[in-house]
Amino acid sequence: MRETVKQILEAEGIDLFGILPADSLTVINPKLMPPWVRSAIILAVPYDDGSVYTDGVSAYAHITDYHLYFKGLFDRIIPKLEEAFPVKHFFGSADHSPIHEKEAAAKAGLGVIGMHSMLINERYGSYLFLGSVLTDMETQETAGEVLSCTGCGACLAACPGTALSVEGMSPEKCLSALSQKKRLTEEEAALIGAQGIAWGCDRCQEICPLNADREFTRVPFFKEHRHGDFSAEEVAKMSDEEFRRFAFSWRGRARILENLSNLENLVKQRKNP
Ligand code: B12
Ligand code: SF4
Ligand code: SF4
Repeated sequence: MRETVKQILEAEGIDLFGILPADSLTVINPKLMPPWVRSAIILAVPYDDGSVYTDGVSAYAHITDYHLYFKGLFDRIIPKLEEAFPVKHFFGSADHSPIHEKEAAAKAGLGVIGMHSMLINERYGSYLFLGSVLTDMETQETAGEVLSCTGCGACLAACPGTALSVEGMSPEKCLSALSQKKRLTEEEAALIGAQGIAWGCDRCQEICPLNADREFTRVPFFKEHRHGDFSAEEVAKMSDEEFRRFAFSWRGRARILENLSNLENLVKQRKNP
């Protein structure tokens, strides 16, 4: 199984994958979990190409939405898997997934779990998207132990939301979550603005020494479908079709527009107090 899966994924430029038996998966969304699952192919896809952005929008949101990438990927690889293996079911998902993807990736040997709660691969660091293909194929592969990062604590000190502690991550304090809320109070808008955030947050990844010498993505999609800095004016003028290409579109145009405008106004005020 492994060799055939490897060849299918290599054709997509993906070199990080693992196979797990179903009983090692943690189901976080039972409604999405099919009853026939016997194993899972876990994928980690590096997306960073070293680009630097100054608009307060997280690196991952500068690329065409990764949900669209995974949809295209599954549409291409599932027919190949169906042809290669004599089983009935393959179900691809990413993010909106039945399983705890970071834990699965760690058990599949794709990396360690950082104190910031993300998976860190030894070659590509943490700038990865995770996905999986659930199948009804039996596997002899076994799950490995979930290993932790070095625990240097740099991400805890750098977190602008004080969301990270030795006990774990408090999602409700994370400024990435705050920047994606439907409505923000004035205080909340001021908080993310003061931190230079318009959408998402990469602070805990930027500071992490395990990201320092990372390799960049080789996946063509993440090299080609990349947008430079966004401005409120540009986002306001985008057609609906263009706007839907980006990961921030799920929250509607008002959120990203307000966040970008707030930040742009703050920068102007700082230049001309
Ligand atoms: C919900 C979600 C979020 C939420 C909450 C994150 C969280 N850690 O809980 C928000 C919006 C904050 C978020 C932000 C981001 N996310 Co997110 N997110 C998810 C999603 C959809 C589900 C995660 C989840 O709920 N897991 C279940 C919970 C129980 O497990 P956990 O995440 O490990 O949570 C632990 C801690 O949060 C802690 N905890 C929970 N509650 C509390 C409360 C307190 C008080 C304390 C102390 C601890 C604590 O205990 C939990 C169990 O150990 C996953 C995709 C998936 N299906 O797995 C992507 C995912 C984890 N996100 C991802 C990314 C890229 C990001 C961002 C980098 C995006 C950005 N640039 O802004 C940030 C990073 C923030 C961070 N440091 O984790 C990637 C991570 C890739 C990787 N290398 O690991 C994933 C896997 C998406 C994907 N398909 O690629 N995310
Ligand atoms: S994404 Fe930002 S706010 Fe959230 S845990 Fe990381 S550094 Fe803290
Ligand atoms: S900054 Fe240090 S503690 Fe945080 S994830 Fe990276 S190695 Fe782990």
